[in-house]
Amino acid sequence: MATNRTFTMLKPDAVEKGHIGAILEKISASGFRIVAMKLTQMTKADAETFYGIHNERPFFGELVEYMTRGPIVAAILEKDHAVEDFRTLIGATNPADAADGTIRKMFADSISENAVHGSDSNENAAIESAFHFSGREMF
Ligand code: RTP
Ligand code: MG
Repeated sequence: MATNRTFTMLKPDAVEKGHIGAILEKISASGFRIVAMKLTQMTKADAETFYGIHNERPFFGELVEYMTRGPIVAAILEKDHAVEDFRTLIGATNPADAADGTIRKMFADSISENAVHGSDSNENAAIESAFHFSGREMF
């Protein structure tokens, strides 16, 4: 996995509210190239593994319920400094703290249901991309 790629999910709340198109438009307009993308739904086991780092946190059960309740859009994005720049584009975990113009400020309702995921390191971008996509699905 090249270091200029990151992994994202448009989470169930964003899909339910019909925001797929608007969020993808903002991602593209911000200079990210989509190199893999699909609509999929995570199982409980998938979500427990994907967010396993948080398994001792008080919100873990709620997070797994949320992330598995409906389809998500999973995608791999390419851009210089993709991980860092995408975290800037999505904004703070809590949309109340997110900067104006960020995806979470525009499309998220709460710290629990915050519309979008972005990898937090190049290493995790590679792990998360491989979790959701096979090599033949990446372009
Ligand atoms: P993400 O991994 O989804 O990109 O989010 P993040 O890095 O900004 O935040 P992180 O600390 O990794 O938390 C993962 C997700 O757990 C939910 N959460 N709920 N109720 C709460 O206090 C709480 N804190 C976190 C959010 O969905 C968050 O994105
Ligand atoms: Mg995180």
